[in-house]
Amino acid sequence: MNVDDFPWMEEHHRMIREAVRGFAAGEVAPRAVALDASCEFPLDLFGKMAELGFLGIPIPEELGGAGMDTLAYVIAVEELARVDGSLALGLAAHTSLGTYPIYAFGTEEQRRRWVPRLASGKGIAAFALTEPDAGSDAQGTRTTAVQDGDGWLVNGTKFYCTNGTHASTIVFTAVTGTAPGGKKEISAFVVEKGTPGLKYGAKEVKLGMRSSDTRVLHFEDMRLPAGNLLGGPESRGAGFKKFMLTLDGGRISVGAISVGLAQGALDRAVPYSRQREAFGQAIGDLGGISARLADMAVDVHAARLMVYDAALRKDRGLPFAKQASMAKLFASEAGMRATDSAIQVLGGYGFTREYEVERMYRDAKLCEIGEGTSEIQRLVIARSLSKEFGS
Ligand code: COS
Repeated sequence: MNVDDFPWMEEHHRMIREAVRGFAAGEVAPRAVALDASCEFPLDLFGKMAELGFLGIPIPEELGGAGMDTLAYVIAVEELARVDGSLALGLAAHTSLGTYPIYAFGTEEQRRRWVPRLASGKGIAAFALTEPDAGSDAQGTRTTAVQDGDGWLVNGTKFYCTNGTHASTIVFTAVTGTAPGGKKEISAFVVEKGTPGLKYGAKEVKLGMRSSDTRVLHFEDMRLPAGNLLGGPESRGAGFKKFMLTLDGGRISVGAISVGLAQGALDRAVPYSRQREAFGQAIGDLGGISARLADMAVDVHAARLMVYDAALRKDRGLPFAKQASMAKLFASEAGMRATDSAIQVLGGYGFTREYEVERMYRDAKLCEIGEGTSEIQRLVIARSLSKEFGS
């Protein structure tokens, strides 16, 4: 049995793991170093993932997906991250941030219109929430959508949109008025690529996740038809909650990326420690190194269990927001520890590009920031505790 196998896993979980592992080893791993160096978005790999059915894993078959569950999806994300964090991030942004809200909150007409194309991989999806002045404080949104005849006139700027220019649809939030009580009324919309007024900033140059396409979006007098209000007219003002629910699921994916990166670091550190000798023995038998490797393995196992538990809860319709935040928090910090340790075990080699663990370390840092910083996860967990304890 593999270390990442669990007795309670179902056959389709093992199947998807083997399928993604094979694809990652054959098609992705040989290019990961070069893609990081060139910052090139691998559109062809997305095409191959589409052919293999990886772009709609948790979406029902009648909507073009593979009809599997969240656990199968996070296993796929983890396996990709094990060899290339950027590609895993692209898949995660497409599935749990870009496609999921249309599937979960769209009207029947909206689901039929957009989901099959996305789940079958004919289009790539994206999500835009963060703004120049609204990151952790997501209700600080300043983008506005004003009713304009039958539709909406949208103006504003969104930051850090993953899959950016490659996305055929982007879900985003905008202020559509003032809610009772004086708060901003925030609604969610879908915009299609090519809509006049949708403009892209330059591709961001980043510390890690370098082949993932991250863009600023500008909405300049962008007109959207009434049918692009996610969930239809009765969902006006429900955009913030829809995005919070989407992020609950997205946080499980970021946890899965972290597990994959940590496992990738372990995959490289253990064989190196067996083959490299110092003081007449394999360095893996030296106390300092063996303790590091043991700690890495514990981190990977614990993080994986937390991520899978959050996914299983989601699949069973149980509350999972706290568990998703815990999994994301623990896994992302474990990912940093494990990738840091892998560099240390490999020493000078670890600090060079070709041994890959330095890339994993750079990629892992994003997981402590994206889809809610570690500080936000602690806030969500603490608020949940305070509710549970009734104060
Ligand atoms: N699921 C469903 N509803 C939620 C929710 C969730 N996970 N989190 C909050 N809500 C609801 C609340 O229940 C509340 O509803 P009512 O107005 O009916 O009471 C409403 O949303 C506002 O909630 P709250 O007052 O807690 O909102 P805050 O402004 O205090 O912000 C945090 C809450 C900090 C948790 C939120 O802003 C957040 O997650 N920030 C991080 C954003 C993020 O992850 N950005 C990265 C994007 S990656 S592109």
